[in-house]
Amino acid sequence: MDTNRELLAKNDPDLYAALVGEEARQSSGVELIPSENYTYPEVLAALGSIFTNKYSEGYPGRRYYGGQEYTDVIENLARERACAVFRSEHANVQPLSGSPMNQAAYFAFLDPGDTVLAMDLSHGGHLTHGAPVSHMGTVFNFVRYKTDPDNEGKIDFDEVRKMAIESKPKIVLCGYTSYPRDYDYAEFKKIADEVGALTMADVSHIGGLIAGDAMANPMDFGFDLMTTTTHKSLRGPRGGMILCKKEHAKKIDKSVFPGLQGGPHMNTVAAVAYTLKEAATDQFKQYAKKCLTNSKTLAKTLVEEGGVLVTGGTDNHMMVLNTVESANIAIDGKEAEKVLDEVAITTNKQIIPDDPNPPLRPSGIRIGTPAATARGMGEAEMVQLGQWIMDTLRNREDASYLAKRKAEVEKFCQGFPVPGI
Ligand code: DSN
Repeated sequence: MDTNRELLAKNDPDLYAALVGEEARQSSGVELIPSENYTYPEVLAALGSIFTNKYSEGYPGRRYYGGQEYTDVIENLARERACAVFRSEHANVQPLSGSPMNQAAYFAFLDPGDTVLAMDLSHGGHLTHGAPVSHMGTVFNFVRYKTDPDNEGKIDFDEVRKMAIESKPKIVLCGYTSYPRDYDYAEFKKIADEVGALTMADVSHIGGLIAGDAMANPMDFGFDLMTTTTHKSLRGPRGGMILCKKEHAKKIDKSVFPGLQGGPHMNTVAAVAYTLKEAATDQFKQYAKKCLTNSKTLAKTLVEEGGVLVTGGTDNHMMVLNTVESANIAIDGKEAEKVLDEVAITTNKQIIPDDPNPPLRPSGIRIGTPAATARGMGEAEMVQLGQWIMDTLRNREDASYLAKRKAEVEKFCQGFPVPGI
């Protein structure tokens, strides 16, 4: 009998050809976008399973449709494992992805017009942290603090306290998509307590690094809630989850369903359950630590090669290279991303703090290590990649150089098979 994959190949050759092309692209190039990763073969099996056939509105033991004996098992496994891994009292594993996850968290506690104190987009915050182009920015009143890029990206907590006292937020939010440093969660909690606000951390980027005990966990500092996507450093399927104190469990669950979403994607919930089983292992702890050592090594190499990093370095899995100011490069992030694509090194264009350039032609690129580390690359490979990145950007006008470099990168990749392909 044909396998599912063989059926797809036979019955939709165009779609199948794109799948095979993407597999070749992922295998033959180096993935350095910090929010991407290679998931486990077991996750791919769960995602492609018949759990996708099932409607499961509600929660284990309290559903609106019959036939839930196995969906209850997987959702309970996912919730219990999430609580254990993140040291949380409650977990909701149904958010379909990062943006709905944050929306559900806000609507659990806020009325339209209420204030949230969050991190400015160009300093590292996320669109859902109140960027004016996001619906969240029109529904709620976001007041946004900045970092000091010239002082290693440190946050001026006296300033944050002043803003909190003035704006009286209902939620003090910390979290980022392009901030290469760690946070002082105790300070955020202190300020929130002083103004009677809830504390929320969006750890979407570093969820895996927290699960692997390589970075601090906001729940250990008494945060009320924490949101994380499941597909970035955690290495799971595309999805989101909300961790919270028991006292907030009812509000969070009601806000996710029926407040915001309909039926959860149970194939994804199954895949999240498996991801969290992996996240509890010593092997995953080693992976998380290696993401950080790789990141430090890559950042150091970029600087040695004349690169200018936003905040001067990194404390997590990512770094932002200011391509406009880096020695002998002086191009914008869009062009840098394109040149690196040409040699099979994938990064993404990135705005820098208070960027004078527009978002589609910003001043930098963002680079991160979770995917390369999942492939087994270590510090020697990071040194090699750092040198190749800077060398490629400097030699971008030379077509024969780019062709030679691409062949070299593809050969290098053959030594690091992609999990799941
Ligand atoms: N798109 C994600 C990232 O790349 O960081 C955030 O939503």
